[in-house]
Amino acid sequence: MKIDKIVVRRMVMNMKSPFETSFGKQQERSFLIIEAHSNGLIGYGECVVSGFPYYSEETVSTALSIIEEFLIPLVLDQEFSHPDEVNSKFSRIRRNNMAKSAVEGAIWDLYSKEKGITLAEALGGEKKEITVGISLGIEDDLEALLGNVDRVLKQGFQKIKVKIKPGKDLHVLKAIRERFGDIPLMADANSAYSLKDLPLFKEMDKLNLMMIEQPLEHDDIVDHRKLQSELNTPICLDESIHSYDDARRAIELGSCKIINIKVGRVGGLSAAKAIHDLCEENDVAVWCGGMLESGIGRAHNIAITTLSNFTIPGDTAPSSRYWHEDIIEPEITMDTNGHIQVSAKPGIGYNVIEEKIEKYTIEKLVFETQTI
Ligand code: OSB
Ligand code: MG
Repeated sequence: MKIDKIVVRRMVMNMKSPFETSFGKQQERSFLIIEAHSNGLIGYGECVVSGFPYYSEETVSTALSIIEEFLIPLVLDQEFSHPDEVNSKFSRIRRNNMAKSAVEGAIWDLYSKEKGITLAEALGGEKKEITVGISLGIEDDLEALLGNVDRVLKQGFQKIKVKIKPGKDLHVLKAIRERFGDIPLMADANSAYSLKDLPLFKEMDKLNLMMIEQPLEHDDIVDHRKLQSELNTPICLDESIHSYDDARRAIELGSCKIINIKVGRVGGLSAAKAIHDLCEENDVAVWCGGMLESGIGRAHNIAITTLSNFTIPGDTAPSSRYWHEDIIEPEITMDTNGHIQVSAKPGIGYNVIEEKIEKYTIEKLVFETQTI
């Protein structure tokens, strides 16, 4: 397939409720949507950046700049027989993984649509449904959080992840255990702690959590190794893993027992699949994390989760958890057992609603080679 046009959309969508993590609170999502056009078909990718460099160093503006200046020139007017070739072409560019992933993702969708297969099939996934959990933000009021836990348990989510930060951690987790018993519970610290907090983690270790996600520095695998050796609770790495080699080294060191694979953070579906395979060979369980995606990014997450080693429920909650209206149809729904059905339609398997995507587009940039 030859890429004859790329469209980049700057998007702003307002979430139903604010989402607070240890690095800040957000209500508005600023991100990018990429369209890759070929022969009348359109593939869609989502760039899961935000307006601030607090989760990772990438932002909407840095991603846009890298996409315009470096990534589009490598794909526009080029022939590809498989999306893995895009990953190879981009490998010379250091990091900027969310920017790369967005362009590569659009080409993966396009490739599957051209072949008439689902994105899940193109990736080698076999599950017809995936099992999901939910990530709950920090609340000022403990009762409000307990109310959220109660509600999402009733909705059927199969894993409850709560965000923690210093001062909003042990007592919160204990209160959840006291009220709801042995539910599938985990905590995500988003790098808010250091090894000095070992006594606190020793206390958390008594709560039979499924895992503790990214307790220490965003770029660390050495201190995490020390912490993991002191705890029975598995450590799951999120921010620290940006590549296949990061995953390999973390596994080799024993820095974690679980990896949260986020497609954007690792630079795309090809890399996500390679990390999945590596983890499978090493008996390291994986699950698919989320970045508060619109339906487009969410559909990509569903597709990668169909791979066999995604054995732990991910953070891919249905559209209605985030949005008053999604930009795809049908919107993504979940049954009362926490299952999302994988669409059988080609590509991402959902239609992008033209009117809705336009409604949330604040800027649209079109790249195509001028033909005289
Ligand atoms: O650390 O997993 C994270 C959201 C934004 C940035 C980082 C994270 C998250 C979430 C929410 O936990 C996951 C989701 O519901 O999409
Ligand atoms: Mg996380």
